[in-house]
Amino acid sequence: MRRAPVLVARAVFPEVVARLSQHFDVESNPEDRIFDKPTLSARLAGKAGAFTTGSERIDAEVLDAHPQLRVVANMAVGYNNFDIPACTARGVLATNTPDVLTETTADFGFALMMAAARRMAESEHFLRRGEWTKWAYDMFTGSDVHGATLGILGMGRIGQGIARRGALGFGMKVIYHNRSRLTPDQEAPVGARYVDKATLLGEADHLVLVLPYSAASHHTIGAAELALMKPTATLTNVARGGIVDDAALAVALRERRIAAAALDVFEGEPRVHPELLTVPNVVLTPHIASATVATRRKMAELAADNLIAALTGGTPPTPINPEVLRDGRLPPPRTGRG
Ligand code: 8YV
Repeated sequence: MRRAPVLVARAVFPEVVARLSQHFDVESNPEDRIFDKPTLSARLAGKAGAFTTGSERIDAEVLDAHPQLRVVANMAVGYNNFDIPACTARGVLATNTPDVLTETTADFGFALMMAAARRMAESEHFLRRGEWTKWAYDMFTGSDVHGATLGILGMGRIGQGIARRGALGFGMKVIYHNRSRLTPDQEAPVGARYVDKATLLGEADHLVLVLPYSAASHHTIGAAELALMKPTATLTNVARGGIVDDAALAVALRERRIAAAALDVFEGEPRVHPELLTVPNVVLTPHIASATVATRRKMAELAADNLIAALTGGTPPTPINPEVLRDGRLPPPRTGRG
């Protein structure tokens, strides 16, 4: 039987490509070119499935150009690069990689928050520039993490992981805001208190953003929200670029309306707002919160599990739109979709 043609859109562990090749006729991208929209579309010609990352946009236009495409498997928990209603309307299964990256991403979010609070990047740059000539009582004084109030916007799996680290490891008071309130059983272990957004902004000593990106969460933090924060507060974003208005944040940091920020994600990344590159009180990392060898392997394997199950009559483990499945399986392709 002819094996289904599949695109692996970005470079990924060769073992994972080899595993996919046992099932599929794989076109891979070992040179790791970033495909622009026409190139992605050309590469998807005739493919039944695609292994993607956050850099590949799968929207109605792409889906309509490739009616044979049946599954798109994202190697990421976030899937704002997918138009899910468009996938669902066309019977295309979309999958992501939740859970396997939760603790790793929470580790990194917490580390970034600490780095901002204790001015680690700013002081390291000072040292590297050769400016460290004497000790001084007020040199790079920051704010305490232990015992402080940790504010979490977006209390999903990763947000709860950060809350656990703060409450159980550092004696922090946890306040949060989320679309829906956690159950008392989820709140109790970390003593999390549900508050409205304005209270969260006003009370947090360290605010961490872990909410998914959508049109509704675009610029959730802009000039007006930054103005509600304490001048001593820090802001950490490990969610998605676009949730923060980066231009407004750069102004707030330069004018010390908040003390510091730490960002792993940016509007229009990998470009970074030029003002953020010049303000000193911000820690900048290149979207690496899930980047440990073990976790990236698990993410790649889970994306491959989804692709293999979807196209070989199995049950994909982590579907985003399970409503396209029938008895847990992807129905046979329909012809003439458009
Ligand atoms: C990915 C992420 O590395 O999982 C996510 O949503 O942001 C990261 O873990 C990135 O999206 C690449 O796919």
